Amino acid sequence: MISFEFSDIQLQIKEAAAKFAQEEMAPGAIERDINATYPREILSQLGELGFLGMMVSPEWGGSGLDAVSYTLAIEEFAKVDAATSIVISVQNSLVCWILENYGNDEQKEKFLRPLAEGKDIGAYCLSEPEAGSDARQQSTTAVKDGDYWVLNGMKNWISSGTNADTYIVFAQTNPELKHKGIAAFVISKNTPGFEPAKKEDKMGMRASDTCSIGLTNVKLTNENLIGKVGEGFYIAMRGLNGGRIGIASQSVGIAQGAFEAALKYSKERKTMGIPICEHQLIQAKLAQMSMKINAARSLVLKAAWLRDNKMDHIRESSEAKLFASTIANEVTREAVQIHGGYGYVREYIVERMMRDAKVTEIYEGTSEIQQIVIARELIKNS
Ligand code: COS
Repeated sequence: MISFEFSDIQLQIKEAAAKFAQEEMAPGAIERDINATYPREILSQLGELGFLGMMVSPEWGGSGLDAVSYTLAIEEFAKVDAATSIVISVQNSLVCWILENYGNDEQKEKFLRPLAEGKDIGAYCLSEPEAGSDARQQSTTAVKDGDYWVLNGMKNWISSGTNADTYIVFAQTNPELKHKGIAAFVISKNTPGFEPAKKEDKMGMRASDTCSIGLTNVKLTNENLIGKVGEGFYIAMRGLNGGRIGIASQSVGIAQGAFEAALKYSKERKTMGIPICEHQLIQAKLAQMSMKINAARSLVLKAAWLRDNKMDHIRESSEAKLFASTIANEVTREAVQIHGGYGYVREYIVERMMRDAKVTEIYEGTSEIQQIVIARELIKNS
């Protein structure tokens, strides 16, 4: 039975995240968006507080928290600064999770510990120019040459791509085996032949860097291989089952931030002699926004609870991501509408939030892919 009564620890994490977000992240968020400035200082503070290895066991330098606490924290961060929250989400639910669950002890000591302690930043490299939704079509190759693996190819849309220290890269070792030939590797920055390219100039999430990465004769050994050859696609997908919960929490946070701004504004702004919150059409918008956010949050918590309890959550994770990202776009659009002309200028945060919301329907699996995942799970389990 699912209980949404939070533990003291979960509530403390939410409170600590909210305080940090309000005091440290909110102040420069508009400028970081305008100038596309990476939040380096904020991330190092978050690392010291344990937010960059939230679910990693203390044995490896993490905070040992559950996925519910993680969603509560991501929501608070995204409420004020979605761009920083994506760096936190990728770090925790993709990179740290994969290394902790599939890495060997040497890899955990060398790569996971500095990530979990917040000293390093991680990136997840699955997408390619021709392999986005169709993630099986990896054309990055990993060819065995004596004791070495030699990787060649191109990765695309890599969050934290220019700023990360540690990269998880998926590559095809034997095209005949299709997805069963894919392997996962961990690569340090500055490895010869591993070259992050220029940052993308994005519509939203501008303070987080996204780039393509070229791999030219990148020489690795088995020390870089995560898990077994042929396990890579499954590692990538299982990582995304948790990653999608992170994006869903981020979407709820963006929506909640925009809603709170719109509610506040609607009480201050007057038209026809009364605050606009007294107009019924504005009231209808506020009611719809609040209801959708609460429904989305319930889906997120359910998916996180299932994950914490080691129960199947592929469908629930995709449902949470699909619904939360959809409503994040609806709610931020309405928040701009409630602000009228002021919502369309950069001085007011809802303008940024509307732009930030868009990518939640795209990354870590588009809304179209989430519907495929949900339908397949329903059919498989019926
Ligand atoms: N969790 C665990 N295992 C999964 C899985 C998941 N979410 N999704 C697929 N798998 C497994 C399948 O069970 C299947 O296992 P078998 O080899 O034992 O049959 C295997 O992986 C291949 O899956 P499937 O047959 O479903 O592959 P498809 O190519 O038909 O579809 C989709 C896979 C489309 C669901 C997958 O490619 C996907 O999620 N695409 C989006 C990728 C994405 O999110 N990219 C963003 C990257 S971060 S910006």
